[in-house]
Amino acid sequence: MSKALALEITSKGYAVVEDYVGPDDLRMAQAFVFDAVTANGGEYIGFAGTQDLGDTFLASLPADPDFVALCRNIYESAIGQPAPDVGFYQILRCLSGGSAKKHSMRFHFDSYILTALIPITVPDHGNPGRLAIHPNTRDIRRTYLGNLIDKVLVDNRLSQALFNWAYHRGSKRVVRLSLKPGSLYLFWGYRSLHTNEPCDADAIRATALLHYADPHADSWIKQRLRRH
Ligand SMILES: O=C(O)CCC(=O)C(=O)O
Ligand SMILES: [Fe+2]
Repeated sequence: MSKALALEITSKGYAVVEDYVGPDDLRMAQAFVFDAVTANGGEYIGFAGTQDLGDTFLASLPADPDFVALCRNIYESAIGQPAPDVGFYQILRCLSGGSAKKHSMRFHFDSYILTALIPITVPDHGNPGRLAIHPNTRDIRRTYLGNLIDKVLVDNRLSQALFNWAYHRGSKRVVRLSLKPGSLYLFWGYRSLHTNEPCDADAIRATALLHYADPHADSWIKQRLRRH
């Protein structure tokens, strides 16, 4: 299964495992998100790591042997080398309120090779908050410095304005995915320029992201700069 998924991610730009999360686990995570956004005055809130995720399935997912094996096998199928024995960089992003826009339409490359995304809640009205992916825009850079140069070229106003312009003109090169809560979406986050659409201020769009395998983890420069 992981071999087929890896091939699909490379050829299509992404792969989906439908209904990866069971209904009870999903409902509990949705209630968690709703409470967190409400407690934050209806505005954006993000959680890094697992420590504040209560007893939702998200708190134990990065230690789930099946999930870990899936990600490692996908990595190995595509990269052809043993998967590094590292954990995930995990975030739960809950978009809502006036601040939803600020956390949207910022095209970027992730620092990690594989991105696993599980939508928890999607807007039930207004902008659906799709995921936008330019499949495999770049290769894995040989050095951290090469990676850093890409990031600088992308993370500035002019580039962002161009990406947004192309996006709104309906560029065919970009995949626009309507997300289904509880399904698992996989893509090469390091290689693919991507972002999310916003949601309306009175809606909630929450996604859990588990990023796996930083190709530059051992870089001397990176360790000095202490960025991720
Ligand atoms: O929330 C999303 O749909 C994507 C977020 C993302 O790409 C990231 O946090 O790296
Ligand atoms: Fe990302």
